[in-house]
Amino acid sequence: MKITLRWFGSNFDTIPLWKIRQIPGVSGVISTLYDVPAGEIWEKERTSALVNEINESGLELSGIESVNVHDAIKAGTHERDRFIENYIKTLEHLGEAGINLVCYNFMPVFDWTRTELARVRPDGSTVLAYNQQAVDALTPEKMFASLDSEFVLPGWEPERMENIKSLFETYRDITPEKLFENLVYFLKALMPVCNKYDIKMAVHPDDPAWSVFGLPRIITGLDGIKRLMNAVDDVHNGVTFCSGSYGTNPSNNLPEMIRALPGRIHFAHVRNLKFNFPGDFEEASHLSSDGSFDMYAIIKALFDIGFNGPIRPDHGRMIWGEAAMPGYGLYDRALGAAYINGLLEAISKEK
Ligand code: DNO
Repeated sequence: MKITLRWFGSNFDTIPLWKIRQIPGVSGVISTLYDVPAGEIWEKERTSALVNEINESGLELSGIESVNVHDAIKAGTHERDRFIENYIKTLEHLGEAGINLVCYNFMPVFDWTRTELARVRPDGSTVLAYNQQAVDALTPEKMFASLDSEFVLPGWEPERMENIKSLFETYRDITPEKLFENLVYFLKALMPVCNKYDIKMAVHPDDPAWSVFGLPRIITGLDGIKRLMNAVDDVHNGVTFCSGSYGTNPSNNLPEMIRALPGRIHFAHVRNLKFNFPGDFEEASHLSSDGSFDMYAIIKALFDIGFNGPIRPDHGRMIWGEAAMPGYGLYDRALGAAYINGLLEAISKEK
């Protein structure tokens, strides 16, 4: 496994590459062209400039998170083929630059969702949190009114917020089944270019792993993923295993899910959550005893299935007075990386 950190690019991230380089064991970053709207082609020059900038810092670009998918593809509108063509062109440019991992999600309208950006924990750190009652209390009108720029989470596509009402309209008749068909259509169209350049597509789970705001969500548990793996049975159609997203649903047994997907997990996000009561959880530090997951069992399962792709600590708490993008500060993710290093060293020596 290659330990990596997510980095949003020098124009957006608060953390410079040289600091990431100093975290023991971290050999690469996972990055993106954050300002290219979903649906547009990533230009070759910008892609290779990103690779060069990262290489010059002594790190490698270990994969892209994300090349976002245009809503016309997700909703299957008459414009989808044009946007799929653009996506294929982007993959060609990435392939030519030697990049062979692309993380994406297929969530309608919203990417990951939280209701609080800075819930205070007993130790004074702050974390992202989710409360279902808070979501249920939002009528669509209140939601549209509250979605100002303050509430755009890292990785979201801000341009979507400008058209939020019409986006909801676009998805009005999209059932989970239809969304699944649209995902299969998209992936089948990508497989030739993915095979040509050996690019692994790694679908990110829906977070939280259930429908929110009445929108369909399909990548929520093992049945959905296995169905997708079988529908496009090509190793280039794979999974981002995100413990913190699948783990929002306590009935998802994370180590068991990992063991059921050998060869199809191409990227791993590891983080811990703490469940407080049904419908309420907050993000914890990576340490098992701080939250609700057995992080040893998760890393061990990845190790046992022979996973050797990039793994990254996921959201961190805000600690030591750091001000950064919610979930994406340096300090707590560096602690997460150190912990993953420790687990991996111990697991590999047990063998
Ligand atoms: C949140 C992230 C997501 C993820 C996308 C993948 O922190 O895990 O934004 O990057 O869903 O497209």
